[in-house]
Amino acid sequence: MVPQGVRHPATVPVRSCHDRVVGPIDPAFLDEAVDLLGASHVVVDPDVVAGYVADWTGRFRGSTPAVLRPGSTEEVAALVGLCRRHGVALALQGGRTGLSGGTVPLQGEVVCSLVRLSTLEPDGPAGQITAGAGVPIARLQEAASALGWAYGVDLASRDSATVGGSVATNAGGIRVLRYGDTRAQLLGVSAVLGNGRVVTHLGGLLKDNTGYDLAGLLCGSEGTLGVVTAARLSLVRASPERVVALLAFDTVGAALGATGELRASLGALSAVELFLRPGLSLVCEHQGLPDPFDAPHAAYLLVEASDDRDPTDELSEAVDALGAVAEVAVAQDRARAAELWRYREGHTEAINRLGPPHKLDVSVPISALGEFVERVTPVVASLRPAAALWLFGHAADGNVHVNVTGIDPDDDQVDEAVFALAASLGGAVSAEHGIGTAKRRWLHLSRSDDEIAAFRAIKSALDPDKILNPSVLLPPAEEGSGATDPS
Ligand code: 2HG
Ligand code: ZN
Repeated sequence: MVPQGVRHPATVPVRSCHDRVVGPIDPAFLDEAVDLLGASHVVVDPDVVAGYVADWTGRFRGSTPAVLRPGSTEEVAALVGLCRRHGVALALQGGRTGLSGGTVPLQGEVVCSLVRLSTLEPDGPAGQITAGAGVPIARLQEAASALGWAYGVDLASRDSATVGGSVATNAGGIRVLRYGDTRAQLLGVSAVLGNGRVVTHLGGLLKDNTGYDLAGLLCGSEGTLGVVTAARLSLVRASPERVVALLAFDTVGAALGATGELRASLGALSAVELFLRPGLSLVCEHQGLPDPFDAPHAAYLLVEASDDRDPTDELSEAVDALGAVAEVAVAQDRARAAELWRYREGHTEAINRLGPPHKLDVSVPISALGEFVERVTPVVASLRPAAALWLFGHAADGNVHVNVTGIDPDDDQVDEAVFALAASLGGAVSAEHGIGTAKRRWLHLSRSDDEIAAFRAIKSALDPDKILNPSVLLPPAEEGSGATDPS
């Protein structure tokens, strides 16, 4: 039976971004979904469903007739088969912390939430864990720590972001300079491809040259090729001794110069995070925190070093050797370290309170970072003088989170100009948040026609009915490049 309260999407079919028609769904689809998952995992109550149709920033909003919550790889496989038979597209969701609108059912897709896939199978001797897609990153980190290891990826949204979402987007975060991104931790996945096949390669072999790296392909494919249901993840050695310092600089250029020097001189370096004066003031106001220094400064670096032995002396020596530091605050205990981190990690929430921001997560070559930061301000101001610009990010990765508030969610002229600037300097339109729905139009700035054609060929092979995340990553065929075969 279709549960009470089901709302069907518009009866007029709409053309989706991949030229498939996302039409009204057959009521029999929901009946079969209930048979498959149980009525409590086919959510159609409009009040509950309403919580699954917009992204965290509020910039992107869609609609869906139902939220489905499979509890195993087998159920996901059966669900994908059901979708293929009924021509129903899915919008995949994990912790819903994505910042590119990649989880939003923009075309009336049925939402598939993977949070019930929450198994954890530690393998201490190997220093590995197999984690279900729905496991939050913080829980994974705790499990790794209980084994005497650590998980190399850390990010501000750790309490909600899930393993599945972080694999789908190849999440980066604050320790990429030390341990690499999610793909660098990934030894294998279990996934249900869009063609209904289940690919499982979770043995965790360190040496395994047996063909295509399917896990590496699915990582960063943003749910467009397959539904990742579990991941085999490599852990890193724990570095129990940690010291955090906040450095203030009177120019952004000085802060960026110091980033390079610290990378070269400080072996224990595990994070270098950049933020500027306006963002710090906003966070202090939002969180009721005191200014970290008596005087205001133009730019700040949050620096963390971690090791087996206390790295405080090593950090102090490296900081003393920097030419241009204006002031330094070193955390003497964990509480102060957490407070210093709040100045950086509080940016996302503080900015969101100003209204839906445009999140332009770009990366540029390290050598071009100073030029990018210098040029982006006049670029935004000349187009939208009333807009506010917030710059922060992972300085050592060349990754700037350009946030712009005070402009309409649909006004994408600033987006276009900032992406064009990053691309002109040899950068990428997405560093770590993914293309999602927000950046599909600009994929061509970072990828050639031939690359996008290869993406489309892979999509056709693994998701021939285009039922997985049709609103994500690949540009609409009529707009994007790579649509035609040169032969
Ligand atoms: C971070 O580094 C996240 O804090 C979010 O990637 C960035 O809010 C953002 O733009
Ligand atoms: Zn980030």
